[in-house]
Amino acid sequence: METNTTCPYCGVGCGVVAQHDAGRGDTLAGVTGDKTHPANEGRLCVKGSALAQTLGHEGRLTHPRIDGVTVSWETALSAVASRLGSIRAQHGGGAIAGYLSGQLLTEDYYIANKFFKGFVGTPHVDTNSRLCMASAVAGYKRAFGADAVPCCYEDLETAELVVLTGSNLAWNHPVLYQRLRAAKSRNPLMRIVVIDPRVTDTCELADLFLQIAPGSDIALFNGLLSYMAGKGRLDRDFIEHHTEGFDDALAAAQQEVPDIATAAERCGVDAERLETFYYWFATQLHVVTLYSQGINQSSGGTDRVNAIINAHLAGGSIGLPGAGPFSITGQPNAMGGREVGGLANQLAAHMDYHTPGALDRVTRFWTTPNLVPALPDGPGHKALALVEAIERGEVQALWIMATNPLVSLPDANRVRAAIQKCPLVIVSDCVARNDTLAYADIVLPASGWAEKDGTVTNSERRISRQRGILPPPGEARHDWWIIREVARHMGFGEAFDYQGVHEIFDEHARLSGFENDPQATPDTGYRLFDISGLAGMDRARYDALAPIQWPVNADAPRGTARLFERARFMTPNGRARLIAVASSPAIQQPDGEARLVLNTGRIRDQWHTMTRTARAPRLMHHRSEPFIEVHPEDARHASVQNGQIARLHNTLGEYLGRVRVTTAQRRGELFIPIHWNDQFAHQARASALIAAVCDPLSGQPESKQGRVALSPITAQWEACLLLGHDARAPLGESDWWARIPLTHCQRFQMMGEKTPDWMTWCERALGQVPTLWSEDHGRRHFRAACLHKGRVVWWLAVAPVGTLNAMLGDVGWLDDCFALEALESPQRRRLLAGRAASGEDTGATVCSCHQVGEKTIHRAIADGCNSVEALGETLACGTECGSCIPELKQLIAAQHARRDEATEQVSV
Ligand SMILES: Nc1nc2c(c(=O)[nH]1)N[C@H]1C(S)=C(S)[C@@H](COP(=O)(O)OP(=O)(O)OC[C@H]3O[C@@H](n4cnc5c(=O)[nH]c(N)nc54)[C@H](O)[C@@H]3O)O[C@H]1N2
Ligand SMILES: Nc1nc2c(c(=O)[nH]1)N[C@H]1C(S)=C(S)[C@@H](COP(=O)(O)OP(=O)(O)OC[C@H]3O[C@@H](n4cnc5c(=O)[nH]c(N)nc54)[C@H](O)[C@@H]3O)O[C@H]1N2
Ligand code: SF4
Ligand SMILES: [Mo]
Repeated sequence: METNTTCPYCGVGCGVVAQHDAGRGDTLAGVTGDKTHPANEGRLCVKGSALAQTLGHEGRLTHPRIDGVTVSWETALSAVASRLGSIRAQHGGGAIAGYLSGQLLTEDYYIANKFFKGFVGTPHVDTNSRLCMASAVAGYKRAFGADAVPCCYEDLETAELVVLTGSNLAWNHPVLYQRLRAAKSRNPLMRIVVIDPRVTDTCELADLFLQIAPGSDIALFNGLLSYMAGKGRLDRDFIEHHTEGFDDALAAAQQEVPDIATAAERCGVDAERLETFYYWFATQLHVVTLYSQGINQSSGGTDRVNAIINAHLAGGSIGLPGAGPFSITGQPNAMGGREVGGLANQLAAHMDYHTPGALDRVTRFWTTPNLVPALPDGPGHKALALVEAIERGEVQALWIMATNPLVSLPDANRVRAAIQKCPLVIVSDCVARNDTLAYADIVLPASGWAEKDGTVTNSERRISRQRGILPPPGEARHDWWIIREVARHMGFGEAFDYQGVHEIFDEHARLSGFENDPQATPDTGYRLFDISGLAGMDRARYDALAPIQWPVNADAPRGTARLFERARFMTPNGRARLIAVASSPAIQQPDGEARLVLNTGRIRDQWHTMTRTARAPRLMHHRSEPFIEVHPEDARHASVQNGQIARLHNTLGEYLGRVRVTTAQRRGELFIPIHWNDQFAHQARASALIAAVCDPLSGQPESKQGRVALSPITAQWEACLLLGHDARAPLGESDWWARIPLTHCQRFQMMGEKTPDWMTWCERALGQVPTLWSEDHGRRHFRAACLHKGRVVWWLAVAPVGTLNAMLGDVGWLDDCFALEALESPQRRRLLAGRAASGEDTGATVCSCHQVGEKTIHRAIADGCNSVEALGETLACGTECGSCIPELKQLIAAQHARRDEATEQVSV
């Protein structure tokens, strides 16, 4: 059977077709792109196409637990209700907090918001979107009077100029990147500008790349506004009739950045290149500026957003096809969370606490015959303030759903201490283990993707159905069900009397249209978020709901692709606001020796804290260990070498990762991935190094500009240990380790300072002496394997630090050995040699879809494959999702450059 559903990862919101055996089994037969879904038209990226491999019951959370003991749902629900109830009775609703996530479905999110704000009566409900979208939301609200993304994906394709800033689209929104690539090849006149402090794969499509100094975005866009004014490239008519605040905004811009020379100096880029960008922008109406975390995650994030919007308003490039400031969402339902009002400063359905009449309106809407909600009268703590309130003991109970704050919140060690101290921590999650679950008093097993039923809204305001296909494992339950049951146990049953998700969706749709009059003004009740056109659907219609963009109402029954086409904004006077902004001084971060700027972000094949993507072995090969990207000069200065494990530290914490020396980094700046955590490596949580400094308006933390020191670590030996999936790993037996789940076993990379006697080590750490071993004292090599009844139990290779990988080559064939009932004797003999019979070393995986490694690609290039197409024909790499095409191009270019260099040397 086939069911259409939606990918649970990024905000592109691709439609997928799941092949399955009608609700039987614990996994899907496969997934493909949904050709009928407008977001992706059949395309998928590597993460989407590996979805089926992330399923299965192994490693899932299957039963509720209290203090580590498995309990029944009835016991768990009663405990949650009574403990929350007594904290509320003693200290008031405000002693309870909820921390939600853009990975909840809209229905889960709606009911959670209603539960906490409406009935527990606490304003302290925030979400991980605080770390992600908060500045974008605050910027849109300041400019337009509402949190409204004006653009749609088609605008990216019809634009003549696309500016990508603070976005690594090629890796993080790969299907949109593919759409952009296709649009560019259809329209060779289309220009793409990429703005980022580091060279990323996204640059591959760029006609112009501006490698700006981190945090110089406001100077860049203020410079643009000055330039537009100076060159007479303003849309005077639009400014006069549809905006306000222009004069102040321009004055601020001109004061900060009067000319191109100043802008170039501030941004650390070449003036001519900058002028090219300014010229292109100023002379083009059909320009989309797409931005993401390089803009939002900053102590001046909201101002950065408004600096971008100012330029669009000044040029009139908004509300038209192929034009507008486009904040791209990260999580699959970041937008849905904004709709229901999941942030602490929001109330519900695009109404804030201070929106005139909103408190009364929502109270009346949520009132039932015998139950009146007790809404707080003002906003609650944003995420970082919430942590402080826990530290002060004001918040005594925290319910975390679908997020892993011990890894993702800044100053993560401090967060750990706060959560450890919090008297009651409830965590709803779908995996058995993550860093946050380790500190939960009550653990509630949630259903996961392919099991859950509901809706999500993507970056272009498109609402799509995610459909439940598989039964949840064990006792796992849907998030909405868990909240409904807790509400019932607390006596709020009447307000939570939902029989299914369609009833929750219906209520959400009705609230969006409740007293929402488009003829009125925003201060007399009009809200742009209106999906009243989707109210009243029965189960069958809800199940069949086709993707649709909001607003959906009587005026727009088929939805709305683009906003502000009539230039009527959501401010009381209908005008958009330009905001006077200026760059703020560099933020305060720990200093001392910590001089390098630390940039943190994502990699192509992993999703956040890896709880799901690390379950698909083929997603572990592109980057399999935590790493540190560093400019060659900084590496030299710190005496660290490519391939070494090195240490980053500051007063907040430390991070260990494998050094990747690269000129993609600017001098003085480092990049590390956000994904690794205590489950996958020792000291590898990026956020442990990030200070809890945030934007005063949006509360969004500065996650891209830490300050750290880089130093080598001393180690004598390095080891590769392969162990069965269920075996206990000897994590305390090394100074550094990283765990890489493979198909049939798990691989541990380990490193240590003191060299033990390896035979004794095996016995102590692995519980068994080896069955086979060989030791070369001179070269300090040790290899061993343990077999039980012919089956491999573990396998180990040790070498002096820095030499192991060369000795090992590809261990993929060893993974397969773990699947065998009994090893045949030739395999047994080869086991210690560490090489397969025909074992060819393929190198790090570049193409995850077809599992093609870097070394294989190098050989093919050397054999004459001179283009991505030729490589695709020979090796199939790059022919499926296309995510690796930028890397393939780089490999071809690099090999050609080396060849040219060699030729030059010969001819000299
Ligand atoms: N593969 C993958 N895809 C994902 C995710 C994932 O975990 N993995 N997560 C999803 C989520 S939730 C989100 S929010 C999105 C995020 O998507 P992106 O925003 O694209 O992701 P990041 O890698 O965090 O950061 C983007 C870029 O900002 C740059 N940057 C850093 N500082 C500055 C600066 O001062 N100015 C400018 N202009 N740029 C700067 C960084 O170098 C980086 O290349 O991705 C989504 N997609
Ligand atoms: N330094 C630094 N820190 C960052 C960022 C950065 O760029 N740099 N980016 C920030 C951003 S943009 C984001 S979005 C956050 C992401 O950070 P998190 O939200 O903390 O990361 P996830 O790994 O997505 O956590 C989701 C958790 O929910 C569980 N889960 C998945 N589906 C469900 C479900 O349906 N129900 C329930 N109950 N649980 C579920 C998963 O198993 C996992 O444990 O990180 C932020 N932190
Ligand atoms: S681009 Fe990839 S991760 Fe994002 S929704 Fe589409 S398939 Fe999923
Ligand atoms: Mo995000």
